[in-house]
Amino acid sequence: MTMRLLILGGTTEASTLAQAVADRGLNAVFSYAGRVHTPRSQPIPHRVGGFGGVAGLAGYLRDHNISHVIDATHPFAAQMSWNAFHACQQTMTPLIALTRPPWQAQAGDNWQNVADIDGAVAALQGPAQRIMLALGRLHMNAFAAQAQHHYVLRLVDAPSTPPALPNHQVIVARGPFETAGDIALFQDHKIDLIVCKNAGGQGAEAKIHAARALGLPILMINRPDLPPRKAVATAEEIFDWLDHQPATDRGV
Ligand code: 3Y8
Ligand code: NAP
Repeated sequence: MTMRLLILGGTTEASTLAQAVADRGLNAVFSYAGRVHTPRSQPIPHRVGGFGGVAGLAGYLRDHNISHVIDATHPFAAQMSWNAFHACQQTMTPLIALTRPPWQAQAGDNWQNVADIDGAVAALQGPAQRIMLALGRLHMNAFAAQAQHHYVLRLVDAPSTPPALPNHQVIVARGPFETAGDIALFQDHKIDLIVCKNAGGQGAEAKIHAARALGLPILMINRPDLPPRKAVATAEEIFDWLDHQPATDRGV
């Protein structure tokens, strides 16, 4: 079978991998969910939109003669990762994940860890604060249950419907972000608390460094459970894995 890779993307690491795959002239396709208006362009062919659950992905793997799947999605894209795990099992397609380790609190950091979005909402009981909600668009309306706070929302695209938060301000910006920029943002908006996911990686890490510099507390949402697939942290390890796969001619 000729080597043909499917890269499930949407992260800094996925983009780095796509560039390395292009440099090697490998046959690959990059996949976006279609969550944002103009996803970053890639140096390899790409597709946009859901596959249609496990069955849809299994069908895609067969129809497009995909030889290997690389799940380089964000650690909170758990549904996609579980679908990839099951579709690859069903079709006997080799699967590997490209992940980034979670951030770790350092001495002096003031983190409160919660299990999920609902846990973060519950943890915001109490008097009004000025909160940086660095979670994007999909889950922001859950925080209407704690409407007493002023929320600063950072979104990739301007929201098509106004956020259901009575006291909020929207900032339209896409990462990767810089520490100095996030320090200025937190100071300008007199932020008391940052709410974020433990995404890991560099692209979202600026807010962790900014909170540390300003001595601000973080409400940190832990990662969801992900499937028991092989996972590595660098593009080199991906290529090493590919090199040790049963022979597929590279078709190059
Ligand atoms: C559509 C495709 C690259 C990838 C860059 C990374 C870094 C910058 C930081 C904050 C946190 C947040 C959010 C964030 C970051 C990178 C990475 C990352 C966080 C793009 C992109 C897509 C998305 C989807 C979007 C979600 C949202 C989450 C904003 C591209 C820009 C908060 C995650 O409006 C929406 O529907 C947005 C949805 C999923 C989470 C949410 O619940 O709203 N990412 N982000 C991908 C697709 O369609 O398949 O244009 O690059 C990618 C990136 N966003 O190649 O350079 O590697 O993580 N993305 C979080 O970490 O908490 C912002 O503001 O500090
Ligand atoms: P999710 O909740 O795990 O997935 C929901 C559905 O979206 C999936 O079942 C699949 O639809 C579709 N989907 C997700 N990722 C896809 C991809 N790369 N290609 C094709 N379809 C995809 O996913 P999510 O958390 O919304 O994340 C969506 C995208 O944003 C992913 O590319 C992810 O890497 C990126 N991202 C997410 C976050 C985050 O905080 N969640 C942060 C940064 C980047 P079907 O079932 O129809 O196939």
